[in-house]
Amino acid sequence: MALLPILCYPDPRLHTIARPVQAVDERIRTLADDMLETMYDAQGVGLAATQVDVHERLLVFDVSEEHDQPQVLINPEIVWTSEEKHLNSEGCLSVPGIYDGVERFVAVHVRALDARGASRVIEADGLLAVCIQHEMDHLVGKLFVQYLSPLKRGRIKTRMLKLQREARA
Ligand code: K1U
Ligand code: ZN
Repeated sequence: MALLPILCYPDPRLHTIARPVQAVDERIRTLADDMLETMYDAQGVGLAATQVDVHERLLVFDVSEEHDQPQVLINPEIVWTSEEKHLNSEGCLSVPGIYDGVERFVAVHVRALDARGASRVIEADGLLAVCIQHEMDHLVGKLFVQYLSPLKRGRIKTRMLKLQREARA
């Protein structure tokens, strides 16, 4: 297992649209294991392949209280959404230290392959629904800051660039 570097906003690679995974093989299982290790190390509850500069449709998450239920979704597709949406406070491992409100569907059903290549449908609500929608946005190159006003996004970009300059100095 290995820790992978997480891309930070405003890195343009975060806006890449991921392609479908062609085969669920050892390369993909190793990537999923490495992403889970990276997610736990960063104290996140989800991580998309885009965030570790791999542009294939794969995400991992674990929203359990004990952090002992790792999940892998390959080629996920939303097949149902609730009519209702809620405003939730969100953060992102690629935009560290920033939290703001984003409207998401209250519940979604997602069809995906698991790490063995088996098809499954997940019925998600609560934190899991928010997490899956956030991660699936990453796979089409969208960050939660893109739901915010241009003014807020500009301030966040300036702050991130300053932090990155300070980290390099
Ligand atoms: O994709 C990421 O950057 C990870 C991100 C995903 C996310 C999950 C749920 C809501 C918004 C975003 C996070 O892991 S955010 C930080 C987090 O660890 C957390 C969020 C909610 C409850 C508990 C922890
Ligand atoms: Zn994120």
